[in-house]
Amino acid sequence: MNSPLLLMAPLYPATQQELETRYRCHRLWEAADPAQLLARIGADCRVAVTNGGRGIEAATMERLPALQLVANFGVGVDALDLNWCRAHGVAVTNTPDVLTDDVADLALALLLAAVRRIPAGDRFVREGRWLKGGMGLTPSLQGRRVGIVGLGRIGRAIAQRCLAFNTAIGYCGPRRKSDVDWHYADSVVALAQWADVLIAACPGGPGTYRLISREALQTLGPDGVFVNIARGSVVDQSALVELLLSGALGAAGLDVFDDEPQVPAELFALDKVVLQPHQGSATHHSRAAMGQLVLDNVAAWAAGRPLLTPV
Ligand code: 8YV
Repeated sequence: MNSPLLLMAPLYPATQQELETRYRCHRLWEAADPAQLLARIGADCRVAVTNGGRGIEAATMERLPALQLVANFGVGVDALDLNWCRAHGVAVTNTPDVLTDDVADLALALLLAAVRRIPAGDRFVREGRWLKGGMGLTPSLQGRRVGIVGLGRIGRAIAQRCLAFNTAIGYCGPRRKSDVDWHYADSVVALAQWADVLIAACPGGPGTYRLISREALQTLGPDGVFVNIARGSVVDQSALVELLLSGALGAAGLDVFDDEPQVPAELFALDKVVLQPHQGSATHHSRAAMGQLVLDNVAAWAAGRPLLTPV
């Protein structure tokens, strides 16, 4: 492929380096005048590569009339304008499967860390407070019911892990799955009525905006736990903060937020809240595999072969 390739945001370094070796890449985030760069390469640029956080908006794609492929480094495509791509015949690829296990691992790590107060215990030891007496008891995961919002690839991987911790599994989603006999709820509130723990594992975007409502979080109650490895947009974040502060919700493990990297500062003082800076797929293992998929999708497109992971 001889035409220019637009990079919307930095990628995993080895992936970006390989793309830049193979193709004539232009880094939009470093352009002194992004509009000028788009004007310069627009007529000829057929491929754009972005990541889950940056995405690509209609206003940029409108300046790329030759665009044929958007390759997303990430499974979630909520930050890119899919409707625009469909309407204009632009193919989109993402990076499913290869990050599933790492994201599910982080969900369990957050769940256990929040319930058993692991970061608080760590601080307790480091600050020498143990020398003056024990830390006290924490809640337990044992005998609890975990409700998974969205039983897709990642939701299922979370469920498998939860089974090893002796929890009952429930889920909600657009439809009941015929291959599992876990408790099915037809709404998030109904799932919260059944569950002690809610884990958000659904895609982001307009279809799931604020799907986990104040009512759902209130229903979980003062002993309830909420974990989010999906997107900040899927939960009513101000209600979440308010309920955690008042004690109306028991604990939370959060990897994603509404306006990353902004995180509500009120949460910083709460021992029952565990925070991560959107690290679900942020391992060398997952990122290298995600990068390989991006490279393979662009290569397939350039060779006229079928895309590996079309959205
Ligand atoms: C990252 C993610 O945000 O895959 C996703 O949907 O949320 C993450 O892997 C990102 O896409 C990597 O830059």
